[in-house]
Amino acid sequence: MAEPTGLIAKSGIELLTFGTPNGFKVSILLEELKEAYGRDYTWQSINIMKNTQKEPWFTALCPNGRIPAIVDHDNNGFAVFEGLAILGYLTRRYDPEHRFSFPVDSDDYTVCEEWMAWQHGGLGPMQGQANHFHRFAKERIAYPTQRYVGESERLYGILDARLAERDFVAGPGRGKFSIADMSLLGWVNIATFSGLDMGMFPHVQKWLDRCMERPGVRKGFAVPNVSGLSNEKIAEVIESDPEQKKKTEEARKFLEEAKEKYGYKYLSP
Ligand SMILES: N[C@@H](CCC(=O)N[C@@H](CS)C(=O)NCC(=O)O)C(=O)O
Repeated sequence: MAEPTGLIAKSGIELLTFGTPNGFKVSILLEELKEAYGRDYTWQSINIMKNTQKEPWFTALCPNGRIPAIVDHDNNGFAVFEGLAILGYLTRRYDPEHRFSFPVDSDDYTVCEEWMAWQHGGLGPMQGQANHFHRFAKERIAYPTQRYVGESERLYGILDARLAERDFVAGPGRGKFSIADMSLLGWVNIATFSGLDMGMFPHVQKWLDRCMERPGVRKGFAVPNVSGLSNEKIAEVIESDPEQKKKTEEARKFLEEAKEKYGYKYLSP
């Protein structure tokens, strides 16, 4: 299929994305906004394996050359990049009833923002590197493999503690489903692929199941396509494909040996 060469919409929000954890956070919000307010959007799939995100038309909108990015054709073609900024922009502008966000002057707004910042500076980058060294690196290297999977485990422990007595990450009482949850969902949905054992984080698993019950979340996870790396898909592939099963077991064994070699200890509460 030919890759996009520029914008295609004339009005509304246009999302430039790919089927990855950072892409899904925005498609989930746009699907939720569609369910809540009937506001449709346009999306284009930017194949990051083909480096379409490095093309000049794309970097003119997103100087970092990475997905996701949005263009708001109803706001003079205003372009926004970085998940946190996109989720903030879209809710400030298009979630007037605060169905997925909080009033800017409330403490809940700041709590929501702090968990999103934690995702951006912590869980996302650490799990991204865990993926790289555990699954994709051209050479298996013990130290970074145990370092990044280990740091991701620590962060999942923090999230597990946060969710022990609440249903959602931010919001009063047991919490409210919000952009704080959306920013994390894509990452947690591929935790197994990244070398994490979801059995260690029962509250995170229950939260993931709870969020997955939402039609908007399921639809968002299908834009532009369902990920082959999700916890569910990986479990299926391991069952049905002996070669993938062998690869996964080899990666896991290497990780366990790397943890032992460097005296790794799980350090979360
Ligand atoms: N902090 C950014 C991260 C964006 C990011 O890393 N996107 C990845 C896909 S998940 C990407 O576009 N990778 C392609 C590349 O590195 O060129 C966000 O959350 O929006």
